[in-house]
Amino acid sequence: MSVDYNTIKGQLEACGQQHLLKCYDDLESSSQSTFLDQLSRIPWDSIPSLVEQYLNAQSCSLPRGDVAPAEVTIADPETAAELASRGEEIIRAGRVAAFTVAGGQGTRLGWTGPKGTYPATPVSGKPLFRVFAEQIEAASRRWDTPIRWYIMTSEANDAATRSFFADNNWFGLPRTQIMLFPQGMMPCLDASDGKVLMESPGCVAMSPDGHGGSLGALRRSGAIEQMEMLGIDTISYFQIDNPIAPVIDPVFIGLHADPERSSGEMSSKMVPKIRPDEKVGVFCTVGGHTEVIEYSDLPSSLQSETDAEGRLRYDAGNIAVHLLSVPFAKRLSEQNELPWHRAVKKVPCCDPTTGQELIPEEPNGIKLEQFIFDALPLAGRSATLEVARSREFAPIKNATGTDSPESCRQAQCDLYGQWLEDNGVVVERDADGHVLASIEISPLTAMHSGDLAGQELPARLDQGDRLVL
Ligand code: UD2
Repeated sequence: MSVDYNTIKGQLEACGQQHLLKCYDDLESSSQSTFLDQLSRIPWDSIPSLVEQYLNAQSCSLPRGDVAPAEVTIADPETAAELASRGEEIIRAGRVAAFTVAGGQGTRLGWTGPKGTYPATPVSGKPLFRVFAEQIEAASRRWDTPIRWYIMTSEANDAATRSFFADNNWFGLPRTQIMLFPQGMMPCLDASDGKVLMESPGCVAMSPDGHGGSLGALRRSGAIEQMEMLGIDTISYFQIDNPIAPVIDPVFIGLHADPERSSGEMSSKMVPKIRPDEKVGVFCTVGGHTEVIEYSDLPSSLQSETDAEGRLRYDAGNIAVHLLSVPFAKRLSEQNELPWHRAVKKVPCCDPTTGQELIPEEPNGIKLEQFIFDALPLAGRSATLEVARSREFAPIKNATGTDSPESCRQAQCDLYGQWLEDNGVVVERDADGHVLASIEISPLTAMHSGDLAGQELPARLDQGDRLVL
């Protein structure tokens, strides 16, 4: 569809962003139409209020209302079994889809490809995408239903992600079971005056709209419509960076569907924080609603507050695993009510009049992002399930140290070592309890330690041993 110059010009003038067209006449005609096309996809009506709200906002948006620790469900074995049987029924009925947000760039990790292509497992170095594909295949077999897998990419990594899937024959999954779609982009604002920045003549500087943008992306891509058609009513949301996250968890699904505990709109998993300043958001209750307060926004007095037993009061660490109902995701995607979070960054840009390139030495631009967990206060009652870190949370975020490939590999060896021990294998550990062998168990072999019962296993595993099952 061709885009009319005068319509765009009117929209830009109405919101004080007409500087963007200063170089327009100097562009080749093909660049002009690409530029108009880009401009036509930006929601200009919302820009003035975003400028007003976020130009001078503090980076830390403190919560409004009384803050208290969130109510958390700890499922004892009997409750877990009850919840799992309810959850399994829902999975078997084909009502659950997996959803990975994989739009981030992996900058902290120093990996140039899509993060999902990063080799994550301790022995064979399977990429993150393969790990999840195997989980999806295993879950589809176990519950006898083809579990759909939706993956959100970004403009920057969409093509590379698609090629990776194609080169790997879609990891053996039927092509129709997977849908990839890119997230939305937001224009970057000049931090000094709120003017939208230009990356180069004929191109606005844009940045991804955050994982909260996944709601809009689910709708625009047709994923929500497809889910409705297929009778899927529950979205199992997880991040690309945590290879041990169980992507389809019957206990969690059973909890989410329990009307006594949840409105069934949005539920979350938490792990107790290991130290007050751990970089995870914290589930809290604010004005009667569950919310996540990001680590940078939780006042340090609350971060380190302890109860009578010395346990952190605000210890419900967000591992970014949620269940959302399809009607809730659809409603939010239509209303687009999630707040924006601003980050002031160095944004390479150009002078809109001369087109001259400007390389910032200091942060000059505002990037705006939405966060998925900001949907929580928009839900009715929300359940938060405590899970064991050792079984469900070992993210790969940094190149070294905490949350690095190395810590994640060790967490996998420790977890699979435990599964083997549960099945009678002697596993050598160091003084800190870490497993010394390298162990990797595909979800296709076992989804939990019980699945190893009756399988042929070694008698023991010592330092230097390597085992792939
Ligand atoms: C996130 C949470 C933090 C904690 C932690 C657990 C935020 C702001 N913080 O921290 O509270 O729960 O995870 O691991 O979320 N992504 C996109 N598009 C984007 C931005 C991110 O798809 O525009 C994806 C990204 O690919 C990744 C996930 O979202 O899978 C998390 O992004 P991040 O690495 O920026 O979040 P992080 O680690 O700061």
